[in-house]
Amino acid sequence: LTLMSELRQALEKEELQVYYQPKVAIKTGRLYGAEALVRWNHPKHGFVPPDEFIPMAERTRMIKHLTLWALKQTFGQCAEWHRQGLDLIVSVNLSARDLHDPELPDIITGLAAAAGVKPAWMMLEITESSIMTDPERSLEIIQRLHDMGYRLSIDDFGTGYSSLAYLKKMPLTELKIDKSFVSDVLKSENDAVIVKATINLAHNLGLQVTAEGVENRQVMALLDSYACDLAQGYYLSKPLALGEFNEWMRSDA
Ligand code: G
Ligand code: G
Ligand code: G
Ligand code: NA
Ligand code: MN
Repeated sequence: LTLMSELRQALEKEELQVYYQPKVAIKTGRLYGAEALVRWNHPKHGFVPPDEFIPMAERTRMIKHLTLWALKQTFGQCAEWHRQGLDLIVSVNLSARDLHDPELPDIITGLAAAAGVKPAWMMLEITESSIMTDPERSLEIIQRLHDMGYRLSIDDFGTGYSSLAYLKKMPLTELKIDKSFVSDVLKSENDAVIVKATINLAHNLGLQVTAEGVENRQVMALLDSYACDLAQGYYLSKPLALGEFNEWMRSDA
């Protein structure tokens, strides 16, 4: 059995789980939301890293099943949190193939209606490189999702090449600075310059900024001095299983 056909079965057998990593407002410390990150707990091999099975799924139509599964889970969970009075914005990752799929917006509409989730409660994360594989087609889908009320985030910013001309045209809510810049921001003067300039660029384009890979208090303080809006990283919490995430929220002072 290939890992691929096992993944297809894993989707049916509930071996996949959505983990949630908190996103926190840097100024206030208030919980803003969470990023949904898929985990595969294989009965024989244990946890298979997403870095292995996501790129594999992305080469085939399998990624569509995985994306729709992730959307269904997170829409349901987001609606549940809002019923509990928890005003969280939940982020989900889309892949390049999803961004080129003209059926996606209508399918998402159906899933959202079934779950009782408002589009404004959701943030869809798209990477720089997936946009740039076919910018015109991506822009069309992104525009439709934006018009439907979804928030859109550009992920892993700085690692791909992006045309600022396209960035300007995209109706985005958020820019996420890749963790490769954030993790070395204290040691590398160049990374500090890049992070600071990227925050200013994003703000001047009207976008909020999340720094990912925030691993300690010192980085948090530096990001605060740069007026970065949100932080995500091990300093706050690693990605958590749903039960652990709910516990983490309850224990938050
Ligand atoms: O925790 P981390 O190891 O989760 O994630 C590794 C990579 O897998 C990241 O690049 C992340 O964006 C990606 N990833 C995690 N979950 C999903 C998902 O549901 N869809 C897509 N397309 N990528 C995901
Ligand atoms: O979607 P994206 O490629 O940005 O996925 C985020 C990845 O970063 C996931 O694999 C997640 O587990 C990982 N991650 C989250 N917080 C930290 C952190 O503080 N440090 C490092 N090194 N990785 C992190
Ligand atoms: O529970 P765990 O050891 O995985 O915690 C990882 C990090 O998350 C720790 O650095 C801790 O400071 C942080 N953390 C744990 N619980 C909470 C919480 O309720 N609120 C906030 N803001 N941070 C927490
Ligand atoms: Na992401
Ligand atoms: Mn990222």
